[in-house]
Amino acid sequence: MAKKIKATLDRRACINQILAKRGDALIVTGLGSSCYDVGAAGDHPNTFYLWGGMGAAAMVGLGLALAQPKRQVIVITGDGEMLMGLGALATIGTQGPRNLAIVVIDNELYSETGMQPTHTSRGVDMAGIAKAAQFARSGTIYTEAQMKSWVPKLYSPAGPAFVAIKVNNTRYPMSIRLRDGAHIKNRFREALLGNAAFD
Ligand SMILES: Cc1ncc(C[n+]2csc(CCOP(=O)(O)OP(=O)(O)O)c2C)c(N)n1
Ligand SMILES: [Mg+2]
Repeated sequence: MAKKIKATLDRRACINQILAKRGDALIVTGLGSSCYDVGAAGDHPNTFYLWGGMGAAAMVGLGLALAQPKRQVIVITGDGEMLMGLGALATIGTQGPRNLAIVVIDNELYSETGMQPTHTSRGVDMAGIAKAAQFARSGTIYTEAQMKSWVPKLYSPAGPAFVAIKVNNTRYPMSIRLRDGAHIKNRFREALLGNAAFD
């Protein structure tokens, strides 16, 4: 196993930095912490919070990216959530949506359920898997400087892009203002499609 680099980045600071540039991008969150972090950065009708389902965030992002090729789609999820649906990376790699970026907030833990270590704590390299699955861009971030150079790439339609951000194990309050899944879905559809959402 390669020598481990200590993760120092703060998850909320990284997510705030990404979302500060969101413009009209469509954001899909994973469940648990990534969902709460994105909500805490500022609620937005163009955010689809998958706050109860696990393993589907990247696939929801792919569907959106294919249906809305002119919009940038950014999935922000956790390492545990991404590991549960790893096959999604192969499907995204073969579909090749240029407007899709997957951001994994990698604390090497299933934090919400009690801080159990995930496979990335034992060296599984998700960016390497994404690269092998033919993502146009992939990488792992440990530093502020790497964050700075990666944020514009997440908004560039030269994807698909995958980035794992190695973050420290800080736990933030587990709360979100919106809790009704049907409302979250309808609000997102209406923001995206207008009246056509209900045709
Ligand atoms: C199908 C399914 N299995 C298990 C859970 C329980 N669960 C909720 S959050 C979570 C951990 C998620 O870990 P990760 O994606 O790494 O998020 P973070 O560490 O940022 O909290 C688990 C196992 C669930 N919600 N759904
Ligand atoms: Mg995690």
